[in-house]
Amino acid sequence: MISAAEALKDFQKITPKNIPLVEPFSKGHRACQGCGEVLALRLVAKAVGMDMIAVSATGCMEIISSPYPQTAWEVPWIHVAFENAAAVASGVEASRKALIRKGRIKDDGAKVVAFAGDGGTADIGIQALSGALERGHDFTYVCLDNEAYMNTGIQRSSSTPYGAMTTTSPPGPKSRGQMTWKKNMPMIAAAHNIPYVATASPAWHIDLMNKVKKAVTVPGPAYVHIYSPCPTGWRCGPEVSIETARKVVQSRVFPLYEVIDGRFVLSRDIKKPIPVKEYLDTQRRFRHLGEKDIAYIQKRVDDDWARLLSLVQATNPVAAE
Ligand SMILES: Cc1ncc(C[n+]2csc(CCOP(=O)(O)OP(=O)(O)O)c2C)c(N)n1
Ligand code: SF4
Ligand SMILES: [Mg+2]
Repeated sequence: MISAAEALKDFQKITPKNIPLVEPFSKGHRACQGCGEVLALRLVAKAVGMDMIAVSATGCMEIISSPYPQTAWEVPWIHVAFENAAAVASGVEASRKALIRKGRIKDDGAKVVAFAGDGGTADIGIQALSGALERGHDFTYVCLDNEAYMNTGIQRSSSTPYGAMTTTSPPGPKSRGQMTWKKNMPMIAAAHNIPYVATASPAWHIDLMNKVKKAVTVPGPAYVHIYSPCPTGWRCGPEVSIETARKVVQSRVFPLYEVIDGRFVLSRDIKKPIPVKEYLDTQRRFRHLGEKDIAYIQKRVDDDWARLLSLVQATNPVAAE
């Protein structure tokens, strides 16, 4: 199998001038106003194109896109259980390979893309995901991370950030809201030594689409983790969705980077970060936090950023000189 770097040698970038006009995920779905998750999904679909086979775990994006007898999907789409998007995508990919080998179907170059929320990825689906990455299936896994189980009423997941209020992490005299640090799923995916891992935010839509295009171009498994604002669950107005998606990157809370054949590459070096507080202030789920909590979050964000920079330096020895 060729490396990701080789596969991407002649990569044709998406630019504002050649944004794909196709809409494999059409309008008319039932997402809330200002939903950043559905925007991310639409951008992913545009970047992959009409040759996509979508495998969709249960969650908000499945519910809002498929109220029988209607559907927003213009491409083959399969709804699977909460926990097995990666396992089903593996099966679709492997069976296509077998049928092509036996001459039963033509190789039309279709791309298998699995979609799941943070609950479906970082919690209940992590075993199926790990297995699929380890087996090396040629597919792309997209985690749409709105930082809680939104479809069932805003319960905390292991991807919910420290301090956030959810219905199962309510702040009060004995709690600051979510009490654990957000699980680092992109790093967990990267630890499987797969060809391509990336993080993305819908506030940088061209960057997001290029990462998805790269993910489906490289042979073998690819993982894309997308920060997906949820005004309903985060207690913010729909009009601040994109502002939130921008500030999370500008504050270094959610850095944008790629891991190509194990090499860490920063997509955006945030030299002058905004204070984490400025990001937290956009959402009422953090409004109970005091100075001490915010200082704690700021320190951990600074530490995580320093660790990421050291990985960039360690895996790019020339750039480090
Ligand atoms: C085994 C199982 N447990 C629980 C559920 C109920 N359930 C459906 S969607 C969902 C939450 C999904 O959260 P997430 O994956 O983060 O996606 P989101 O809705 O936030 O986009 C839950 C708990 C289920 N369908 N199957
Ligand atoms: S609850 Fe959140 S993620 Fe779900 S459709 Fe509404 S805004 Fe989007
Ligand atoms: Mg979620």
